[in-house]
Amino acid sequence: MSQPISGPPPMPVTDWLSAQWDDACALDPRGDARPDGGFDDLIAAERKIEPRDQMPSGYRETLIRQLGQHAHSEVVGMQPEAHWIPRAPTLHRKAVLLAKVQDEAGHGLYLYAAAETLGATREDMLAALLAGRQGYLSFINYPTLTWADTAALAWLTDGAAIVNQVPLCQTSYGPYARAMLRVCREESFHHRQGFDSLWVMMRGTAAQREMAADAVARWWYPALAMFGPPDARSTHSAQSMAWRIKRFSNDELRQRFVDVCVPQAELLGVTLPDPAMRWNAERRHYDFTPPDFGELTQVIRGHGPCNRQRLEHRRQVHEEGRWVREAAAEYARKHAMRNGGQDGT
Ligand code: FAQ
Repeated sequence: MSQPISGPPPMPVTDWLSAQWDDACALDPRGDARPDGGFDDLIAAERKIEPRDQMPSGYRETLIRQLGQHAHSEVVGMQPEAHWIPRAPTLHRKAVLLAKVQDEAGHGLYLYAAAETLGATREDMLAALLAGRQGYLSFINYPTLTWADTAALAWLTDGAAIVNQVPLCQTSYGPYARAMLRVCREESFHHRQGFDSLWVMMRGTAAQREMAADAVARWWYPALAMFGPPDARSTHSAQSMAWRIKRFSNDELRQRFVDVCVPQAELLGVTLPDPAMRWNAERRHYDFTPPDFGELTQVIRGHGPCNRQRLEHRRQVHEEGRWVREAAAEYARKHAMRNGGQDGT
């Protein structure tokens, strides 16, 4: 007789997150039926700004900054987990991790392509990353010390990424919003596989439970810091909210993330490392201890545990890939010559 397949139960999510996702999916992603008028009218009418539309230069620059940082985060963000692909404990876990890391490369491509619609070039964005003029998210500068880190990283930082990115599906710039819809669908799988892996470890040996608990304790604050500085110290939020690039403030999203995590942690059986965490019936949110924003500033400035290592690795693979870029450019040039320039290249 076949055995019933047992696995982790469904992951609880809050009504807020489900509603955000439903709204994002109900969006008209093409931005059709647009009102007459300019940029301000489109923003006020909640319509998408498209690449050919007139837009303030600050709006364009803010998007190039955020899209560049977002794309770099996906690409540099492959490193902490890629380290564990050859060390995965089973073929199943290896295949899942491989797919996740490959997805992140794809997310980087969607986002670089969205930035290119604003006139940025991929070469310039990559040069800015390698020169340290553009950054990537802080959590990527922390080490993955054990196999359980791949699970905690995915459950917590992909979970935080989802809380940040689901509202970005409703950002005002059309190509960014459309990229986010695809990214979030894939990111849900990343989040879920982290939850699944932790769930299995928490039901394993004492050593596995200890390893999982240790990883969750180390990744909790880097995940909370992903949402950025507190609102009072966020330099770009007010303008980005007015332009509807950002839909919620850093602190609001951080709170929403905590509210999503607590019931999931209870189901997993892991303890979040915050003794002050408790349900506040009046606010209808969990109270929690904020991350150390001094540490966040240090990591953003390049002084995190792995900043140097991550950027060095990125520089090295960029150099190693030079011949591929040159070969692709040469192929495109010959192809264009063969077609007599008829394909517009
Ligand atoms: N880390 O005024 P605000 C993934 C900077 S990865 C580093 O609040 P804003 C794949 C900020 O850039 C997730 N820097 O800025 C994966 C600004 O610097 P600037 C990808 C930070 O833009 C998963 C300054 O501080 N998601 O999914 C951080 O209004 C798992 C002032 O801050 C995104 O990239 C930080 N945490 O709001 C891979 C999200 N926070 O330019 C592996 C897209 C702030 O003035 C495993 N970005 N800064 O020098 C955003 O939503 C926003 O840009 C915020 C910041 C919310 C990050």
